[in-house]
Amino acid sequence: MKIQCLTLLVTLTCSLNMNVFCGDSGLSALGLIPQPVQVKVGSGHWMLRPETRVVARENATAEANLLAEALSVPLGRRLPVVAEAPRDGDIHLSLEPSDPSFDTEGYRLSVATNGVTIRAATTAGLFYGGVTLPQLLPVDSWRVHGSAAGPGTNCSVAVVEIEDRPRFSWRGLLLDPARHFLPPEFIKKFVDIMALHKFNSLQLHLTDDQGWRLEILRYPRLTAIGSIRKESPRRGARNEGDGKPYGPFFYTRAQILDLVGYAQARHVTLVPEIEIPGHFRAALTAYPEFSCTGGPFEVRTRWGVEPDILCPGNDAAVAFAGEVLNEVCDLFPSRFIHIGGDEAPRERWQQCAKCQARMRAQGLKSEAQLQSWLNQRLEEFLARKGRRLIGWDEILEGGLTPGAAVMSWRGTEGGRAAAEAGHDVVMSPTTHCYFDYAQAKGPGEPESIGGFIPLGKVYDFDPIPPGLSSSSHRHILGAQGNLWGEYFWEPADVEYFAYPRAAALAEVVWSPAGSGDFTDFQRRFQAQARRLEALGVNYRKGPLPPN
Ligand code: TNX
Repeated sequence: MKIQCLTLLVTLTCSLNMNVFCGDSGLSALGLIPQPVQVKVGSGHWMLRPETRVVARENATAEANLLAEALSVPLGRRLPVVAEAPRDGDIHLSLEPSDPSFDTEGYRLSVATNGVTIRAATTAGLFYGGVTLPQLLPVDSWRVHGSAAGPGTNCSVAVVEIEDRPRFSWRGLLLDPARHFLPPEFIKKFVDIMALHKFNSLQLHLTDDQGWRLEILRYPRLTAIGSIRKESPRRGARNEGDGKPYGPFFYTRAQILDLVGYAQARHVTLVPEIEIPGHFRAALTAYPEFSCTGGPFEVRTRWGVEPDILCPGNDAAVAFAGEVLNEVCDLFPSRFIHIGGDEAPRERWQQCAKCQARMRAQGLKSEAQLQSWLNQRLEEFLARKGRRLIGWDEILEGGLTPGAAVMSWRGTEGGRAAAEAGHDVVMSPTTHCYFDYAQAKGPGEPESIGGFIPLGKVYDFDPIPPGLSSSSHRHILGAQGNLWGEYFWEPADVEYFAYPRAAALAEVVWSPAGSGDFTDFQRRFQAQARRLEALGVNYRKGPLPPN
């Protein structure tokens, strides 16, 4: 046992400090997360030096600049970005759109003694090659300025050939600024850390019973009234109020445009989620005329599911939803627009004359079908804007509208059935992807919503649901980890619950099927942990139960 521990220690130390000399220990010693498809380590090394330049043509300048910025930390100064022929020692980004051997988002990274070349068919691929390169440097070089490292650090990288491409196209996380607002600067930092793990989709849960967080020009009361609540559940005593008014907290249009651009540059799509028809009480507080009863309402101060929801029997309420989505489409270029659709109790609809009249007029046999009727309106509306609707798996209940994509959260069966029926699906089941659940047990753990999803369980997740026929695999776009915000009072709480589990999910959605080895992942995470440390991320430290 002692000898095993010692061996592990030696291996860890080597993988942390001696990237240059990793030679035959190969893959694991490089400490890369997510694990690339193929890595061939050669002999010798390349040095990042003050005279190194990043060479790129105009079409790749953005990616070259981001790489130059990342490498400025180890070097202590910014590398120049030039559009000239590469010289000895340079880093060359080469966009090769007509090369059929590249997958969308794939890249080839060659480190030779006389320079580095990153090749890809897309700027996304170049970006991911540029994300990998700094991770090949000794982890010590990741220390921010002012610490022991910085200028003069050993900036050498082992000669290596990396061939890489993602397994899935939707590699996502969800943030919930509706329950507890998250400032734009935090979203940017979160996007940076996502990009480090090659995630490409960040869903923003912008509206809920407890708050409306997006400025909508046509309906100013949504934020003037809907972004404020009287109080919140108290930390440590969730059934009591904290007595503190909360808000106004929301994103202005200018802030959203800035965030969209920031994320886009890092190849992360911001997917807006506007909850319709449920989780809608903040909107109804501002505009009670769009409910079945007419209100009045208050923005919810407790968590849970709210019975008062949008009234689809009312044409004006349906038009309101469309107009909100119209502004959402103008702000977010995302191809998918998330309409929520979960946890919408239909009891008000049963009692509502307008809803019942709508059902009769449309020949709808159940309130579930009435929700599908509403979804169909939203889908048609989004289609006219060139967008696609995605919603939580409840949208399956009354029959899926033709082009809808499904986010499967209540287990995997909904996702399987939707994929089998030819719909695109993102897997996000509560069994593996709810990062608001506890990751460890014990008195030192912070309060959480409940549940238990340890790191190993996330790592073992396969987004392809059991029983799915192979011809339907292509409909599984990927997976998403959800960071619901009920019990995240501070941004630091979000980071604690996110990492290391999001790192495990990153590998699930990027690395080839069946390639995962949890022990090896944990070893590589030691290096990633030190990078997260350097970046000031409040990830959960200490041992984690595997399953
Ligand atoms: C269920 S997941 C919800 C959220 C909660 C979450 C807490 C989903 C579509 N709805 O509103 O925040 O559980 O884990």
